[in-house]
Amino acid sequence: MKSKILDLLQLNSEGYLSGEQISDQLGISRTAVWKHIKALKNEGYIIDSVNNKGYKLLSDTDELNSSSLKALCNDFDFIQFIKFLDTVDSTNSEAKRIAMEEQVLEGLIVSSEQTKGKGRLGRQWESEKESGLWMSLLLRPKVKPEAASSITLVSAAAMAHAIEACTSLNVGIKWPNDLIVNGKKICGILTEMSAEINQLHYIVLGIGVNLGQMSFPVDIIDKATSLKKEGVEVSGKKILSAFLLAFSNFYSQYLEGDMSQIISYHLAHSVTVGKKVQIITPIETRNAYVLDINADGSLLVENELGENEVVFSGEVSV
Ligand code: BT5
Repeated sequence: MKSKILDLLQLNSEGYLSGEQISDQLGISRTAVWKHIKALKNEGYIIDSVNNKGYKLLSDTDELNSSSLKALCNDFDFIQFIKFLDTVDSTNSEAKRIAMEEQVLEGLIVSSEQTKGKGRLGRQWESEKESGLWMSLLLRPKVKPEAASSITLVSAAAMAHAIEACTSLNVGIKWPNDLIVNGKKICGILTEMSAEINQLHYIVLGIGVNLGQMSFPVDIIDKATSLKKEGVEVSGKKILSAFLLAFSNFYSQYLEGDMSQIISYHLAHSVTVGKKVQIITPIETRNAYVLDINADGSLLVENELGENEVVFSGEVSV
C-alpha cells in the first residue's frame, strides 16, 4: 500500500494530493493514508504536508544537499537554521562558531567532509568525503546544566532506532555514545556544551555515522565498520530523516524530564549491561560489572570490592 501511495504522489508531483483523494483511490482510511505517509517520510522521502491541501512529493532522490536538507528539516521546531557544507574542519566547531554569532538560534549543520573531525578527549574522528553522515545539532534546551550530558543518550537511542528502521541490522549501544554493529563501531557521538554553573547556554550534539567506507585506517580497521561493510546501502538522507523523527520524539520526552522510554531503549540495546567491563577514566582503569542504567543516564556498576558504584562519565570497554 505504501508503494501505491508513492506511485500516486509521483504521478501528481506537480501539485498536492489530498488525503481524501488518496483514500478514495486506494480504498483505505484517511488515518491509514497518514500512517503510510509517515512511514515514507521515515524512509527518507520528502513529502510536504499542508492543511487543507494535502501531500506533495518534494524529493524522492537520495541526494543530500541544501534544498533536500531544508525540506527534510521543515517539520522540526528545534531546527531554525540549516547549513549544508561541502567541507569543514568539524561540524561541531562550526556549530560553536554559529552559537557565538547567533545567540538564540538552534539548527543543524551537515558536511560532506570533515578535515578535523573530533572524537572525545581530543581524539580524531575519520570523516572522509561522502563516506558518512557528519552532522551537528546546535540546541538550547531549557534544562539544568547537569541534565545536559544525558542528551548523548537521547541521540544514541534515536540514531540506533534510525539505523534499525532503515536497515535489517541489529544495533547495540555501548554506553554512553557508541553504536555497534556486529561488534564494531558504526557511529560515535560527541556532546559539547557551554554553560555557567546555573545556566546552560547551548549544547552541540555531534554525530558521525559511517555509511560507505569499505576500509579504514590501520589503527581502527579492527574496531570500525560502515553500513556498506555490513552489506547495506542506505543514503545519509534516509538515515538523517529517520533520525530526526526518532530524535524529535525522544527529545520532547527529555525536555519534559521523562527519560523512561529512552532508558528502556538503551537497556534493550545495551552491549554493556550484564557484562564484565573495564571502566577507563583519565586517572585509572578498573574492572566492574554493569548492573543497570540509572534514570539520569548514569551507569550503575558493581566494583571489584563488591560495592555498588555510579559512573557518570568515562569510557567502558567490553
Ligand atoms: C566519538 O569519540 O565516538 C565521537 C565521534 C563524533 C563524530 C562526530 S562527526 C560530526 C561531529 N563533528 C565532529 O568533529 N565530531 C562529531 P570517541 O568515543 O572518543 O571515539 C573516537 C575513536 O573512535 C578514535 O580514537 C578511533 O579509535 C575511533 N574512530 C575514529 N574514526 C572513526 C570512524 N569513522 N568510525 C569508527 N571509529 C572511529
